[in-house]
Amino acid sequence: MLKTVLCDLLGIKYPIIQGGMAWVSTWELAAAVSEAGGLGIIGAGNAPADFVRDQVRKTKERTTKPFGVNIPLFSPYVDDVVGVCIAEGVPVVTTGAGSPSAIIPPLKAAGIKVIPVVASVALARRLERLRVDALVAEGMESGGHIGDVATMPLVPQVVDAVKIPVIAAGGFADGRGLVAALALGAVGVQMGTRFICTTECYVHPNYKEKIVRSGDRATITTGHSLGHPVRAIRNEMTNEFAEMEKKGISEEDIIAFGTGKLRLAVIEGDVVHGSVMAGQICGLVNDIVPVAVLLERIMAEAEQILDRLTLLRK
Ligand code: TUI
Repeated sequence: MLKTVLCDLLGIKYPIIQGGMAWVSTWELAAAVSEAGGLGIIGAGNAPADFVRDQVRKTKERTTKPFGVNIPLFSPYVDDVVGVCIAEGVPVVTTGAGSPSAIIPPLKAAGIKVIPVVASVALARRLERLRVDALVAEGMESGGHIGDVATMPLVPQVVDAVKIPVIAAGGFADGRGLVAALALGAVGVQMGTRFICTTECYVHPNYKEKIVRSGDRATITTGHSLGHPVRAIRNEMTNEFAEMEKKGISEEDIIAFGTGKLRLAVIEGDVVHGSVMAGQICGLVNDIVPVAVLLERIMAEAEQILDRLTLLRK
């Protein structure tokens, strides 16, 4: 049985976390992942507190196992969502897209485990000093909002910079990735794109199909001119977005163009004009399977690899 300190820290069976994804990781996916032995995470996105409270309650009805809520720091409802997490006794909070310094004290005081997503060594060091429980080091292979360091160099540098457990993210979808992450000093992996292509994930079937049909070079990053690079599968939407950035269209107009595009893809299934956020690992995601099947498969593969690697020692 492959277990790491992450399993003990969070009270989970497998060292696998499902990344919080706005619009995508609703209670259906989060509860399924937790119930199957990983850590499921509700993506709060830009949603108001009432929506998040409802998601948390539905998750609790479906599983008694630990789960989390992801709070992106650009949400206008950060403080209200923090309040919901405290009131509802959410076991784990992850954060993204900024520094969570201000919300760490109230979350920690409520006994919530706090695991920020970082994209740099500097922020990892700062947050360790604020006594977070662990960190997710997320490389720029990831989907959605990204930093600028790739997973392979980022993870071992963050591991060396801090004493707390580090979870690797960005480019993981199978047992090979899990073992590679452990080799880099991580205690587990966080996966997003891989979990979108599960039967329990609520996204429109077109979104899942788009990922399954995509290859290694399918994604592109846009939003550099706004200071918020986002990785998504290349389509008419990303082409137009990139064109607007190249032409020097005003920031205001570009933001207006981008607004609602993730929802368009996730809910309406418009994968031509919507934003199909996904990581570079989309080329390795070739099927849509139940979460439990996926987790068992990844763990079996990881254990086989570890056996094979042990045999290499002569
Ligand atoms: O947060 C993410 N990924 C996301 S959030 C998101 S929602 C969205 N919707 C529409 C348009 C754009 C975004 C989609 N994907 N990942 C975690 C992550 N955090 N990646 C990188 C970072 C990060 C970047 C800078 C974390 C901290 C940070 O800090 C800067 C500082 O203040 O030091």
